[in-house]
Amino acid sequence: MELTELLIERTKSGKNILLNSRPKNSVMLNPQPNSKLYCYLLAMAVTAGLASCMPKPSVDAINSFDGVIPKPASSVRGDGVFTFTGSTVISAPPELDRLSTELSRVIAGKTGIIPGKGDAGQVSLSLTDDSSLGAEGYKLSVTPKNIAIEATGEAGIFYGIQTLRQLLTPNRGEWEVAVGRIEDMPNYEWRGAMIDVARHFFSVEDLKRYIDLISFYKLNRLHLHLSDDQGWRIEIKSWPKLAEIGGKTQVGGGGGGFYTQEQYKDIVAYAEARYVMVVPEIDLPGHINAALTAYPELYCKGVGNAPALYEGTEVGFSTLCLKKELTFKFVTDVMHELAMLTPGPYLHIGGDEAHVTPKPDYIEFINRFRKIVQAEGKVMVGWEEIAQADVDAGVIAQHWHSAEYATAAVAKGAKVLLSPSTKVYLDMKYDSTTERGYDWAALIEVDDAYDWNPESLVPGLSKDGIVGVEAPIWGETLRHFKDAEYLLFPRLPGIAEVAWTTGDRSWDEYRVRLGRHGKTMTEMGINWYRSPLVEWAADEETVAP
Ligand code: TNX
Repeated sequence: MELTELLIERTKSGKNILLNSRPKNSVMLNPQPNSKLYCYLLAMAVTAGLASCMPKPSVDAINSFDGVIPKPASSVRGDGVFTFTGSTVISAPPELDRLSTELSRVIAGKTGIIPGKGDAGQVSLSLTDDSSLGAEGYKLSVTPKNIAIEATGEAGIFYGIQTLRQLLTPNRGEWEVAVGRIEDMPNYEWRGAMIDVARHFFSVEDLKRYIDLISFYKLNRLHLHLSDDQGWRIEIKSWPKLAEIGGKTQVGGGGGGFYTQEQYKDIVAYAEARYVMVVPEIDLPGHINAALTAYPELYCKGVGNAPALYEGTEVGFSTLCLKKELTFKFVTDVMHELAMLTPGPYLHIGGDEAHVTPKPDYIEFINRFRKIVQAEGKVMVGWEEIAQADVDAGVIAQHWHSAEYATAAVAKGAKVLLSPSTKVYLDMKYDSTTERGYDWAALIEVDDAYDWNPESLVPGLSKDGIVGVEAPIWGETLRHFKDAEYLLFPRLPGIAEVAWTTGDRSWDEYRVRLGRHGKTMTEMGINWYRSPLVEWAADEETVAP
């Protein structure tokens, strides 16, 4: 043990006891060199034959340790550093081999040092049966000699690695991590990000970048809005014209596109390797114009009156036809193919803004969709309006606006996913000067997206009824992925913290961490908004879209 790892517990009698592991209620002391406390500790350590003078962490390493986003459940910094060198070795059991390769890649990418792999390495990954960590928690401990990440499963190890990425700090030609311990686990099970690929199509490469970015902040659900009036974006083999015709265009015309089933599987696998579950959405019974264009026989007013492809931005003008049995064959086939392609337990049926579907029809639609989805063995997710139908424990209602729908859903036994449009609709502008995006729900500055509490959002909706938090980005105004990045960052990391962090959060404390995090976003090549509410530590320019 090093001097730098010494911990002192103040007992009830007022005495200090020296410890080498940190129990509850202990305090970590960071004695300044030559301070009385430092000399006292040194003297004690010398007596115990323990002393060796280790380098102190740089201010940047301290800031990195104290600045992790999302904020860990508990974090106690010590006083030394671990330094990466050309002889740093990573050890991991065979079942964590893929993650140990991921860690090497991360370290090499950031520092240029390519760590070796072997037994008894300085950096270790290991599985533990410590159930207090839950399925996704981890422990990260850093001493001057070792870094150890422990978790009950792979997701926790992955999150420990993401935290370590934020801790790695350059200092005079070397890469160091401040000594300390982090114990961390998420508050909510569902920490999501939705992207609308229907209004503007995004390539597989764009989605992979999106997955890289969201998983860095420990988000674990990627909700793909795969169909809307303007486009159908997923190949369905039993209804091939959906993608071939319905995928031809997008808002403003031109472009468009769709994912083949092979590409979709590739996205699912890429996400899975980053502990992100894909939740596919087919928006029903409204927002359906692209499908009606491809298969006019689904149209209520008959084939001859079938609509044309739509490149505008109006919502709520199209609907499926309840009285045609073909409608339900179509939905059953689509949901079946999607269920086969999607390992996760969720299928999203949309259900929003069905303004031209008569209300009794809407309710019958949702009831039948629920049976279709549940027959596939999946949980049905739908926008909040589905709470008007017979939702049950096998359903999740996605709140975006109405407190009544959220409470109705919970009263019927369903869970609620929180996507309040005034807080987390990331296609809303930051202020009136933001070039892209809308403002119909609100102008959402970085503090608005951060400074809210899921448990006091909807009166009467307590933690039990909430499955988690998800930030959607709708695509009407997004020409390419750089436009999306500018609206996502820096609001998305704050929303990730809302979903992840247990215990108290405060905007005043967060804004300091975010200010230092600007550098990280720039290093990751993100096109981000330099909010005037935050003092940004570095002065990089935003990349022009
Ligand atoms: C509302 S709120 C929508 C989308 C639009 C978005 C634009 C909800 C579930 N649907 O259809 O794209 O507004 O901000």
